[in-house]
Order: sequence, then structure tokens, then C-alpha cells
Amino acid sequence: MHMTNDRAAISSRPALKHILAAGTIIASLFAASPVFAQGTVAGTLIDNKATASYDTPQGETTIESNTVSLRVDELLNVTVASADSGDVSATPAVTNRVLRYTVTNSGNGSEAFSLAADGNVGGDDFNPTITSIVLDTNDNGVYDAGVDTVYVPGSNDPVLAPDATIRVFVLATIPGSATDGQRGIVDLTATTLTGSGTPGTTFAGQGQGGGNAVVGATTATATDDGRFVISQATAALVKSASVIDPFGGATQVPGSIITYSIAATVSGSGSLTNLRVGDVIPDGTTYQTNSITLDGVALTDAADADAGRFSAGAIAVSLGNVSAGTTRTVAFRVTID
Ligand SMILES: [Ca+2]
Ligand SMILES: [Ca+2]
Ligand SMILES: [Ca+2]
Repeated sequence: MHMTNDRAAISSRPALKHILAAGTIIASLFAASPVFAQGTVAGTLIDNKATASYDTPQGETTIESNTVSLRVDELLNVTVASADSGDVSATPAVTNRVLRYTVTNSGNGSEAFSLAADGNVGGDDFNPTITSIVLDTNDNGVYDAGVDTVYVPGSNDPVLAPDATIRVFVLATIPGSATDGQRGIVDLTATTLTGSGTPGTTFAGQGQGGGNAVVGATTATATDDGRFVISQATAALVKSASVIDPFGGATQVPGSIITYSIAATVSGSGSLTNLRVGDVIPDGTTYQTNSITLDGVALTDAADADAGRFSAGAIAVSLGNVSAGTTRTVAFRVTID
């Protein structure tokens, strides 16, 4: 980089009284290290030396100033961000649910960071219990149990180069008392090990490359929220019966036909997995062959491709995964003996 210096600043020096009018005083800046997004790397020496040239009867003469050498200090900065796209669903009492975060060294020197997770944060409905903090040591963005490394403060504090980011997972257990739709917050905090505090706070000689370490605008500590939301589906069964007697009435006499209906309603949020409805044929009645229906559609008694079957004196209907907000109705008929 070259720039034209201010001629007036040095023109009073006697040796320079014949300075050419064409602006021949050159100041040079030598930047030895690459510049990252966070600025020139700590420890870089910025050397600055001026030159001047002038003409004499014997030809051009050049002189140089002394060199001013400045060492770039280390700025301590860190950024923490939730890496989940939204609230992470969980169910009551579930263990080791995972929240994801990124920790970025937004300073200009290599730095180690301490990590801490807090599940006792207000402004939510329950407190997740933190079980571990895990570093994404295979750098695939996914928590890999037994592969990614469990974080131990003071033992494997992550060391990040300027601009470098590490993914961090916080594992938590959800209280059994949490209910559908409730939220629980977990904070992850990262702090530079060199020190933190008011921006401008200086730690003499502790910067990378021998300069000072100076707390930057982030205060050298940062926190972000991750959130769990309870997504829990529950099922309710309501059973009813209607009777048709042999005479066209509704009396319950031998020969009357009872139609049992079982309404399975799934509420809350999310879905229930592999929901099955069963009913044992009551004593004093006889099951009517192939009388099972699901939402009014006939099913066979055989254990075949449809959802229903009759065996061992009971009907069974497999509803599969049923989303909250859904009601499925199973019906079948028996005759009073
Ligand atoms: Ca809380
Ligand atoms: Ca991983
Ligand atoms: Ca069937």
C-alpha cells in the first residue's frame, strides 16, 4: 500500500528544502498478515516508514525515516447463536433431548472458551434439567452419542481460531410434569478464558502474539436461548351401543343385535404411534362375522391387508400413527344369545 504523505509535516527539515513539487514523499505500510472478518490478526506488526527523494546536481537522492512498529492487540469477542430452526419438540419425562448452538470466535486471536448451560431460566413454563454439553467434534452438525465429545470445563475448553465456529449440543431431560404446548428455555453461554467484562478492559501481555488482550464490544461473553416445546398427544376412548331387537324395536332380548361403537379421539399436539383399538366380545353374546367397520368402512375378520381382524374372541383394529385432532370410529355387531 502506498500513500502520499503530508509534505508540510516534514518540509521544515533542512535536508528536504529541495523537495520536488511532484509529491515524491512516499509512506509505506507493510501488512504482513491476512485480514479476517474480525480484523487484522492479533500480534501482527504494522511497520511504517516514510521516504523522501530530491534532486541534486549529482542526481536523485532518497532518504528514509525511522520505522514505527506497532503490534496489533487481541480483541476478545464471542458470538453464541441457537442453531435450531425453531422450538425443539419434546415429550414429558423424555431424557437427553438435544438443543443445538454455534459458538464463534469473533475476536482477532486464537482463544479458548468456557461453556455453561442453564436450564433454570425464567420466561417459560418449565425448567429442563441439563445432563451434558457436547462438542460436535466430528463437525457434522448432528449429535452423535458416543462419538461427539462430552464437554468438561477446564479440560477440553474449545480453542477457536479467529472467525472459527464450533457447534455445541446441550442435552436435557424434560420434567414429567410438563404438559402439551409448554415451553422450556435453555441458555448456552460462552466466555473467553482470557477474561471478559466491560468493553475496553485490558489484560496486559495476554494477547496472541505478545500484545495486550482487550475486551471487545461483545464483553467477551455471549448467551443465546434454545427452546423446547412439549408436543404430546393423548387418546380418549368413548364407547356406545345401539340395539335392534327381532321385532324392530330396541329391547335387549335374546336375538337382539347390539352395535358397539368405539370413538378414539387423539388430542394435544403431534401424533400417537401405532394406536390399536381392541374389544373382547362380552359373555352372553356372539360376534357377527365380518361386522367390523372403521369410520363406516367394512373390514374383514382375517388378519390381512386391512386394519381389522377378529381372533380369540376379540376384535382388533390397527389405526397406525394418528395425528392430534383426529377421531377414528370402530364399530362391530354382536347378537344376544
Ligand atoms: Ca425455565
Ligand atoms: Ca456430530
Ligand atoms: Ca382384516
